[in-house]
Amino acid sequence: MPRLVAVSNRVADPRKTAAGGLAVALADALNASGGLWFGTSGQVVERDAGGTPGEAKVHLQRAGEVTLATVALSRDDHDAYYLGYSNGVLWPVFHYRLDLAEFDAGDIDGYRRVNRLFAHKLMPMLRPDDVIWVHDYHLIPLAAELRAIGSTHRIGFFLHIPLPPPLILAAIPQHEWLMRSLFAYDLVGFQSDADLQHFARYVRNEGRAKQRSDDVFHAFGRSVRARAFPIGIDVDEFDALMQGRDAQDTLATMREQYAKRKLLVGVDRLDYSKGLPQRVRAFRRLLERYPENHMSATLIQVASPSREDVDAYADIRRELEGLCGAINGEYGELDWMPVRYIHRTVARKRLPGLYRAARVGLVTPLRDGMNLVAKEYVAAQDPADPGVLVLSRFAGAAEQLGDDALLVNPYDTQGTADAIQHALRMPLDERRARHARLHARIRDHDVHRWHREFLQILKEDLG
Ligand code: ADQ
Repeated sequence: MPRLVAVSNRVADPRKTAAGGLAVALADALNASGGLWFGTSGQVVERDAGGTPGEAKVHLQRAGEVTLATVALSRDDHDAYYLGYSNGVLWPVFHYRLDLAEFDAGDIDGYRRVNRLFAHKLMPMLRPDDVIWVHDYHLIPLAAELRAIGSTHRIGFFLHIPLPPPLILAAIPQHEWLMRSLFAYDLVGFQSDADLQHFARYVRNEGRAKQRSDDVFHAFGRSVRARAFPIGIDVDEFDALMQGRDAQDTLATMREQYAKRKLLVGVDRLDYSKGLPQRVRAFRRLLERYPENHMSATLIQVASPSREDVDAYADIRRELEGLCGAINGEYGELDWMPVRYIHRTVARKRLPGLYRAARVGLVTPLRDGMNLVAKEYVAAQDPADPGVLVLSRFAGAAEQLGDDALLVNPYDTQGTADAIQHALRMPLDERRARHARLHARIRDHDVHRWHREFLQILKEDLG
């Protein structure tokens, strides 16, 4: 069996559970087959590591069946590649937020430089029959850089975030170069059919691509296969976590402390794509319009710190804190605090207990590639007395879960408040029936299927 080489911006120890969808999913793929995982260490060094490929040292570490290979970036490279181009341009534009994109000519140079550095560091470690799987928007041009120095490997790419429609993509000055870079891969995977359609429209209109079959596109002198591979969770792992001591203790504590309340839960990275202020405003509208929820409905919002050195993230944090404080001031009582906002990462082992304690799971991003919290919430429920998932129609997860979650438009405050009220009042029979169908779907589209199908199709010839 060929060795799997996974490449992502950050590398994590696959034996440890980490917050973050990509880390969890990749760890699962690598643990299944063994292999090499290449990326940055997350450390930033005050020297020019990327100026000339060759300076930065690769650090090797063994983690079970997986070899972790990491490089540390220089301050300049980190700022331009990671903060500047990846998170200041690609992340906002790919989430349809042109207003937040900061185009700075210097950053694209850093982005290219680090991708070239990755290629030069990875190439000497490759065996001829390795299969390479590159992840996410930080590394779009990596295959082109590898090809430029002679790689003939099978190389696949998976985009964890949405791909916007062509006219939004076209706001990026280097959009054509980025999209052309995708044709250096053999297989490009997206989270949803909607993203795949955007890709097809872009390459047909802007690249004059010819479609050779349902999923093979020819343009820029190369062919690439493109498909949707909706990512999932490891349902069995989540069940096991739910049975564990930490989750059970968390559940017991929540039940005791909130015995007279109905809990709503949100668990997110603190990111403007997650729709947190909109969610809190919808909760306020719920209290305004449906006073029966006073002294009862309690929103627990956990938001883990994320990219705090990017300006837009500090802004969203301030806005959220202000909103939560205002609601508690306006509606709170000595013995009832409507919103509990916690700016922290909850230990993964405790998460299932928190999810299970909540009557309503609020997953209302303004845009999201998939959103694994939606699937984790479903997995953690007690089938005999399950909670209700309120899900944004703009999350990739809506393509699979839309029929049995309560779908909302997160920009519509009233509509979201009405859906939350519907969820709070939903009879047991209906909750059970919806949950059974949702659970079947998350099991059907789990993380094992995601990487199995991707890697199987990556190994197939284009025909
Ligand atoms: P993220 O934007 O990080 O991932 P998501 O899919 O929700 O979003 O995954 C987050 C993961 O981190 C979940 O496993 C969740 O439990 C955990 N997490 C989030 N906040 C947490 C907190 N406060 N405490 C503890 N754990 C927390 C990107 C894309 C998504 C895509 C994934 C996977 O943006 O759209 O679904 O990659 O492809």
